[in-house]
Amino acid sequence: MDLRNVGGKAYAHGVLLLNSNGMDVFYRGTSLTYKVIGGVLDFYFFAGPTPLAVVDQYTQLIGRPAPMPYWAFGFHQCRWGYHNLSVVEDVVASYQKAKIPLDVIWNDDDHMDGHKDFTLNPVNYSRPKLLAFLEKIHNMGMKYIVIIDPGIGINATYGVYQRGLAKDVFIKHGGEPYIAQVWPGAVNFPDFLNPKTVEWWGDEVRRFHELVPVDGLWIDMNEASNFCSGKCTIPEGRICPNGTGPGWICCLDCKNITNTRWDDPPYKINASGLQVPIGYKTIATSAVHYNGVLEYDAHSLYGFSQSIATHKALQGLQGKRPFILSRSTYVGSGKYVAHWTGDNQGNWENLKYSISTMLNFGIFGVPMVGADICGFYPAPTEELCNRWIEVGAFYPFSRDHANYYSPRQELYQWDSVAESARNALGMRYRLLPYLYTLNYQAHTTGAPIARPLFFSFPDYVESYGLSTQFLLGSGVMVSPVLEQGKTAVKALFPPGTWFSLFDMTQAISSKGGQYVTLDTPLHAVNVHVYQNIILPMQQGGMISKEARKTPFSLVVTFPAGAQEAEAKGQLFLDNDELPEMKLGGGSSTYVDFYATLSKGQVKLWSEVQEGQFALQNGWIVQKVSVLGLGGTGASDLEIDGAAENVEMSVSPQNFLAPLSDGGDAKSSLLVEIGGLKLPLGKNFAMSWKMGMKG
Ligand code: MIG
Repeated sequence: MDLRNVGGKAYAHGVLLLNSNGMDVFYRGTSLTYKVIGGVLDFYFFAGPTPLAVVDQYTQLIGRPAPMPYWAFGFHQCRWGYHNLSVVEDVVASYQKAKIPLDVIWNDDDHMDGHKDFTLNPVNYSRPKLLAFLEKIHNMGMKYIVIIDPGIGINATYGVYQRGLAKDVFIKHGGEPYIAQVWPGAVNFPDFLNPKTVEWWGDEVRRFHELVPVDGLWIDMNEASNFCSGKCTIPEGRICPNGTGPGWICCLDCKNITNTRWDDPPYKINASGLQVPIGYKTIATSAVHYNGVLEYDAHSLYGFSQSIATHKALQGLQGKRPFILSRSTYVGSGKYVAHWTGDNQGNWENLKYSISTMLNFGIFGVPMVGADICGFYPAPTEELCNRWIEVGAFYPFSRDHANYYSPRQELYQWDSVAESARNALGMRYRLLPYLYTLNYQAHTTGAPIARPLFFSFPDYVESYGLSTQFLLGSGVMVSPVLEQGKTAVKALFPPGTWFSLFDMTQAISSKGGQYVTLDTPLHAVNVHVYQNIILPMQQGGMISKEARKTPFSLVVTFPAGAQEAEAKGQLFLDNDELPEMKLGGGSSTYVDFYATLSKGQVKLWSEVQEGQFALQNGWIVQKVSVLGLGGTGASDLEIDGAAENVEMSVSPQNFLAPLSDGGDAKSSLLVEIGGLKLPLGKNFAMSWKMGMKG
């Protein structure tokens, strides 16, 4: 995506080279050079002219982002090395004890028998005990996800492998299944370009789901990652490590393949910045897929094809909306999967990078993205983990995950991190209806959930290079601490009025936009909402299932000091188990909220589409908070809708001053109306007058 300012006006456009071959891409500021070693020069241009229009046009071509179940926006805890089920049970209990929200508990490969996909370790994760645990957490509304790797262990007693072999589902080399090594030892890789493989995979997922009713799948190592390179055979008599030793050292007999142009092409792409063969530690590029397709051409599609097959498998299972997390992605992956940014490091630099990576994936059409909170390895410091959860609580996909060799880093492991987590995740859980509505907008228009500031302020050039802050939707801005020892953030505030979401009496207003230094003690994170917005919020809770049932409040923001202004917001609600996320069919409700300020009169109303679903669920609006109003007080409240014991309160708003441009801060008021019982599923309207001086 290119964004440039020409004579004070911003123009964005996009370019896609849809090509799955190896390539180097050079961006030199004024030019873009592709060096591609195969395939078709299949170029697409997206005219924009706004960043949102570019992603809309792009995702219209490549596929709209997948609808996510509601719980996917809750908090997730994972780690590699939960050695047995009691450790997992203890993690869940400890989250409850620490009063930190948790929706999803994950297993890395620890539940497996000998690292084999779709199996259970009979001792450490005995099926009866696991099923009892799952029944317990499912009853609370919690979810459970496990990992699978594409490599299928070559093992005469392993049914998954035997059935695959019988159906001839594996990638071939020299007419035989291509041999690689991953955690289970020697493996074959399923060829997901083969329809028979997709069928077999679906059947294995179904069998596994009968064994363990998981709520989603995590597909790792699908680049594909191989501990060996080249053409390998299984040495007789040598036993590959099976999880007790360093499993990632190649134990096969392998030869580099150098006599084909597929394994040794004349132009060497810069693979991982290493001077290594193109097939290094992955599937040999001369390996063959279904219909004679070469790995040379299809390598970049491996994780994508597995994503599609896994999505199909899960969707076919119970007819539920799938949740899949994939490490490898390609153009279009967002239609099927969420993504995490892989094995990051537990340091401040990687905390910072996590923001730009997340923002990139939003632009790529994979908006459900996040980094391992507190870092995958090595051990994070306590301070870093505090700051990381304050950022990670606002990743679209929010998961704490750690390496096998790292010490434990669940959020309750430090009292201070637990406190930061309660604060930041507390806000996330109150924002869940907003995040979920953003998922709906992503699904229907491609709009990223987490966005760079320039998406909302394309004319404000100052925001272009910024990736130390980000937006959720169009107007919720997160400005976190990203440096060690800092308790203040110098944050950019684009032109207009911004209100602190943690303390709605605090505001920042500047005409031209400017940097403002914000006090940010260890447990604080800056979250501001922009003017002209109506933000639907709920009361939060320890789990999204419960948070979802609580009454709504609306936060309405006007530009401070404005005489005439309007605000808008949207809310989408549905039965999140249904595969489709759409309006119509009685399982969803969409609400547009509007507010205007004119001649001292405030009006706030809703326009509901398909209200039945919201009415069935009994959702109500209990409170509205209107920010940035000028005047001396509020009176003459009229409400068209259910309202008893309504309370109206007025408090002054504080502006961070002085700003260098003198700011825009007039005296302004926060008007709160509580005690409402307005059914969300019905149109409502209310109005009142602001008293004026003189
Ligand atoms: O070789 O499953 O990125 O999240 O914990 C490492 C073990 C394999 C890599 C993933 C990481 C996961 C780990 N996996």
